[in-house]
Amino acid sequence: MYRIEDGDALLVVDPQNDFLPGGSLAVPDGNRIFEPINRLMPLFRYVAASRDWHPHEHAFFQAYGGPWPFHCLAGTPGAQFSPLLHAGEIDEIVSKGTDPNTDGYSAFAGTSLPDRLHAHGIRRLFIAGIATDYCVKCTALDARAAGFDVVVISDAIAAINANPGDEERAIAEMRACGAEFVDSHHVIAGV
Ligand code: VGL
Ligand code: ZN
Repeated sequence: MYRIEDGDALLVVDPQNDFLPGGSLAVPDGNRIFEPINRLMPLFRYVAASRDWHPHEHAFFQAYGGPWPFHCLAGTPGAQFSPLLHAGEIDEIVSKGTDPNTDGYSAFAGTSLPDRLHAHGIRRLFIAGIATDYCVKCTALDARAAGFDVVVISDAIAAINANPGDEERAIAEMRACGAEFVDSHHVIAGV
């Protein structure tokens, strides 16, 4: 059991339309993250959400030799948060992937997130969202490197799995860096 205290924050990684059924880089079972996320958000004093927010000319798009179809173009419907997310619970939105030459997977890379977390006295970061094998993984590893305790909500993440086993490898990498995993039902309100 994890009891939520003042130094805890929840980070919801990229809960955006393009990563969900109907989107351009859809994770087929992505919508199942929203029930646990919506249930957990009210337990936290501080909730942040990242969003992939790419310029059209981004080196990681296939059109420019990268691995990905166009997705999460800044300001477009595909970049909006899913209507399934209780967005009113979000205290801080962090845009990432805005630099055309870097992958932008991590919510810590070139963003104000570490400063915002420190300003709020956050020591432990609970992480949920999409995709387990890219943005969730890179964010969890960077959070550990920045000195935060990290707990990943195991039923509130979903993987792209472009190659079989990507999800398992990502989880193993996160564990190796000291991230812990918990089912959302074992995260409970503080006193
Ligand atoms: C992501 C691939 C490309 C993610 C973002 O949110 O995990 N994956 N851009
Ligand atoms: Zn992206």
